[in-house]
Amino acid sequence: MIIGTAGHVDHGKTALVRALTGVDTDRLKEEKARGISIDLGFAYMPAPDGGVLGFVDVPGHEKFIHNMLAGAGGIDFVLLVVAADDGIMPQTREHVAIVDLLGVERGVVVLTKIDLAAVERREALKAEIADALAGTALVGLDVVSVSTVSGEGIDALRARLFAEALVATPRPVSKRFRLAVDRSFSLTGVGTVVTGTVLSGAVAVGDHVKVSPSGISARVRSIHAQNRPAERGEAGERCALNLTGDGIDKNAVHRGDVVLDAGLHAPTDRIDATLRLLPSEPTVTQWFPTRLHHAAAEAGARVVLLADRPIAPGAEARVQLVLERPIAAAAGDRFVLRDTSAQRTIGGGRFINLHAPARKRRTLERLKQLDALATTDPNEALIALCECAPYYVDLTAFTRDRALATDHVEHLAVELGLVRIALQNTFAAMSQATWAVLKAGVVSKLTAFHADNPDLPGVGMERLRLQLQPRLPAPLFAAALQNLAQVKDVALDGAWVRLPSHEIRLTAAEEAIWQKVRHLIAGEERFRPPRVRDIAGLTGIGEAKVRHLFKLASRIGKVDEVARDHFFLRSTVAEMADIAADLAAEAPNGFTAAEFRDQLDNGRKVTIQILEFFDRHSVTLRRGDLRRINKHRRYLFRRPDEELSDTSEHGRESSLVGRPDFKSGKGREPVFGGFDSHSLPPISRSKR
Ligand SMILES: Nc1nc2c(ncn2[C@@H]2O[C@H](COP(=O)(O)OP(=O)(O)OP(=O)(O)O)[C@@H](O)[C@H]2O)c(=O)[nH]1
Ligand SMILES: [Mg+2]
Repeated sequence: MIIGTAGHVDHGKTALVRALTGVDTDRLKEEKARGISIDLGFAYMPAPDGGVLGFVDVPGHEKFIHNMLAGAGGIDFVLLVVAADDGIMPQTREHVAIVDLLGVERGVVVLTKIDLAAVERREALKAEIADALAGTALVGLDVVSVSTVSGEGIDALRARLFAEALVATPRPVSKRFRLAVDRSFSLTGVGTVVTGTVLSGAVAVGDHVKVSPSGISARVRSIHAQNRPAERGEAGERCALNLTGDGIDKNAVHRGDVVLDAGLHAPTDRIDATLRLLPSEPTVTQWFPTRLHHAAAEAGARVVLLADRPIAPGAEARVQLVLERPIAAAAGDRFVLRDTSAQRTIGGGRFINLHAPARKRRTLERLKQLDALATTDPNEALIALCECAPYYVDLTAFTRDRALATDHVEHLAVELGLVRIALQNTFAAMSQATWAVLKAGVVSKLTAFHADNPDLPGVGMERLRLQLQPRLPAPLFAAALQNLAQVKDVALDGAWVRLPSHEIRLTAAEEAIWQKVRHLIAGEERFRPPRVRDIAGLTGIGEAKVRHLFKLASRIGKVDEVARDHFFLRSTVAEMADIAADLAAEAPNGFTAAEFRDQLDNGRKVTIQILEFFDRHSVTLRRGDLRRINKHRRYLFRRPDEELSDTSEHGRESSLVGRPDFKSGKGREPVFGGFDSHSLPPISRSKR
């Protein structure tokens, strides 16, 4: 248990800690000279049960409230010190407000210097104290009387603290590790040491951690927990960590930094929160400037109102805090706001959402989502989030922002029956109900589309996405379709989505003509195949018939219409895309049409048409005379070697496709299926 002092300057906080523990926490020369505490002091006291009580002694002077806040962020139990001669003073009230805003509910009021006050005075003070605590979480705290001069009441208070430590609820060790740094220094022969309270989780010698928000990596070489050498430090303990690593020295880590599990490092400067304004404070209006205190950190921050009205004195409201610099925080953490001249405490509350949007922050949907995010219990929060727009949860961010153990949420998702969708580095989750709606939407849109367009291979993925509710972001939608494809609810052909049952076949007559014309556009002349009219002339088949056949063939992915009436085999297009990619790989600024023409050994006009075809599909990006490859669209003409589909099943034939190394010709050996099993959406529809 970490015990913190609170109370007005000179009321006897430091003297009390010394009387309890024997440790004088006022160590600074200036503290000695001025007779007041300036910075935090730390002391430890062994308990009879073998444990150790930690003490954080804070300064009472109004100038050093920022130091008091840095210490109060990590305490479990407060000793609210009131001098019997002085009674309730301004910083008594301010410290009470701060401790209340930080959510500390346990403690005792210690009436000190009773040697200086008559018994009647003490009794009168008790009423004043009760009055000062009214309306806070500290209401009704016991008042104990002590004198550090006579020693009266000290032993009883110490015994009380031992007893309190036994019934203290431990902080969650199951969460991931966070330690709020309040000191960083260098010890000869040891190196860089940082100290602070472990806010959650545990750390062990040898662990790799990060310093946030800077992001510097470090290894934990040794640990002192509650002032004793230890292999592990746990939530609720004050720890000193000896850190090593590139870039780690005492100047690289500061008070306010958080040493944490590397996976939790995600600094933020825009946070949605609940804010409770102190009754004594004036109304808070839009873009109100403040000083934010969180754990041991502080930063300038503006308050953005999420409701229509300014926040009235004593009221609580949702706000967005826009910070001057990023901090390392967790959802659910408490914070305190002070005025910018550091004279008054304004209010405080809890962080709800660590990565708040800068736009559309007040829409009804957003506010509903905030309600869900504000739920403390992770199970309930996940369920609530799945039930409001956008109807999915980024599980990885959810887990990280609450510092939950990764496996905890995995179990949770299973327990709650959520559908999990794997994205590149993250997992998303949605409810079974949403998944069912999405799936039904996909199937019904595809069914309708196939009925209306029996000759078309399917719907473009993007077009389908825009027709559906809930509308998922493109990468998530693509991943969701992959999930559906795995269980064969849909089939994916390149950028096209279709029902597995849907297929386009050439009729026997069409197939016969196709066999005749196919070889004309393959082989040596594949980069400059004859056009529709030429083929009609060569074969004696009517021009309209040839054109119709090619249109059909393009829909089922055998050919692409590179220019009007000019069809290339799909495999040839893939080959040309490879050639362009190889050229681009050797020319970082881009390649010219002439260089491309030389590789194809083509005429200038057809070369330009091919490149313009790639431009239209955004496979190439043109700037002036140079072109680069757009790696995000490259998949459109890539032959996925691993997808060797059963071509006969869909009425598609195998074709000469290789992964050509155009310089050596190696890799042009025929393989089955491949790119030809993939169709490209019609140009007009494929633009995203
Ligand atoms: N008579 C009497 N004097 C006390 C008692 N406790 C503290 N004092 C005196 O009060 C003065 C202030 O005590 P501190 O413990 O430094 O007060 P503090 O609350 O730590 O002050 P800051 O840290 O500056 O806010 C010192 O001169 C102490 O000797 C007490 O029980 N009786
Ligand atoms: Mg002091």
